[in-house]
Amino acid sequence: MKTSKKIFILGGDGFCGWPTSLHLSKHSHEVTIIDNLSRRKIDKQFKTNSLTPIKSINQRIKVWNNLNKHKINFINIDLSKNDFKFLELIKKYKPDIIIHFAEQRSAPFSMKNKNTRAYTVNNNISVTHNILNAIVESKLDIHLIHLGTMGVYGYGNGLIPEGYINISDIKYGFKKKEIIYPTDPGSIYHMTKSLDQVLFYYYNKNYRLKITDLHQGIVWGTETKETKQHPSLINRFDYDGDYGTVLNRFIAQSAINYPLTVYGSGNQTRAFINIQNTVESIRLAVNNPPKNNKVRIINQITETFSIKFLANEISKISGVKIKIIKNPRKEKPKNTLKVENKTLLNKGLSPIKFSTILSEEINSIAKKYKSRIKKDIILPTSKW
Ligand code: NAD
Ligand code: USQ
Repeated sequence: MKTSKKIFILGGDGFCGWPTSLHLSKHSHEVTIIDNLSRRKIDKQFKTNSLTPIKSINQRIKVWNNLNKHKINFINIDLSKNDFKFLELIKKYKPDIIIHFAEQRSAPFSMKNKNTRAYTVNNNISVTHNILNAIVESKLDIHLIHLGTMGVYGYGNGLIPEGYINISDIKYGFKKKEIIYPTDPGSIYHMTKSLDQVLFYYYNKNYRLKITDLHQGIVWGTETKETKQHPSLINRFDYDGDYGTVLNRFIAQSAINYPLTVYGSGNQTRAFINIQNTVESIRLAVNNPPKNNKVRIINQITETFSIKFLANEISKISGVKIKIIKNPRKEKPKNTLKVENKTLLNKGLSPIKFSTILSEEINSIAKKYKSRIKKDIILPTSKW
């Protein structure tokens, strides 16, 4: 079996996609990034920015290709269009693996107004369906790896399995039936991820496509071993009220002594994973393809924390105050969260603990670039 694979990375210019592209290239894979740069356009449209000074896609790829043996290729296409350009690309390059990051991924952005609701649904569902449709049409044996989310399940208090549970309801004829764990999305964005699951289920059932759905927690941190190779390879870091996720927002806020924005009670518990562990998890999924008898669902998380706990820890280290903000979202004020995550651990993932690299993240990234922070984009503006 050849170890170097041809890999398409859809959404490879984004926060998770860029370091994953570098990581897989470093591990001798032949990487092609496909991205329409829509995330950069949203920054321009809403006058937001990355805390870190990210280079253009062409500049960052040029630097990588000068430093490394395995070159990365870039193709700019909008995957949501029904023009079958993606099918043509698959037929031409014949990738072994497609990694799908290419969706509008902010819950607050998806809940802003009628335009962002429509854009998120049209973009995400069309992209996912176009990929599946193209794989079927190509007749190639391709492993599709999708970045899903823990948030498809809502936030109850039970244990979250890796995708499936058995149910029995004799009245309706189910003695022991395996079903996908029920979804309960909390935003339009999370709803599109739930719909993705149904698309995967159907395409696997009918066409036997080989699919891994990685249900990822909130990603935090910035740099990976590969992005640290050169300043021009630096990863993006969102801190604004729409795209900034909670832990990276607190890290950025602490660097400018801006009171940490805890929404509501702070007793919401969420799942987290550091960006270095994200890229390693994806490599493990690449190296361990599933069978095609059902969609493989893996929980890609390493730790769970309440928002209040995170704020308190960052406050202790940095001395910054905490400010409770009326929760702009409809979500349970309190939940516990237990997540089964044995698959990646059993395949060798070594979790990076929040407590071990938090100070480094504050000092080496947030403090270094704090002059780039625009205070007026920190507070949340999207309410639902
Ligand atoms: P991101 O917005 O930084 O990156 C997404 C990339 O996809 C962008 O570069 C964007 O330009 C591209 N894209 C979007 N629509 C496209 C289209 N129609 N055609 C071509 N390219 C398109 O997001 P991210 O944080 O890197 O997240 C990547 C994936 O991981 C998403 O699917 C997200 O749902 C999932 N995820 C992210 C997190 C997180 O905390 N960031 C957590 C769990 C799951
Ligand atoms: N929160 C605060 N203060 C803030 C920002 C957020 O208290 O300044 C709270 C929110 O109310 C929420 C929690 O922190 O309870 C998480 O919010 P978030 O914005 O960090 O994460 P979320 O909206 O769930 O979305 C992010 C990514 C998304 C991914 C998801 C993984 O944007 O792409 O799918 O994390 S998960 O949460 O596991 O579903």
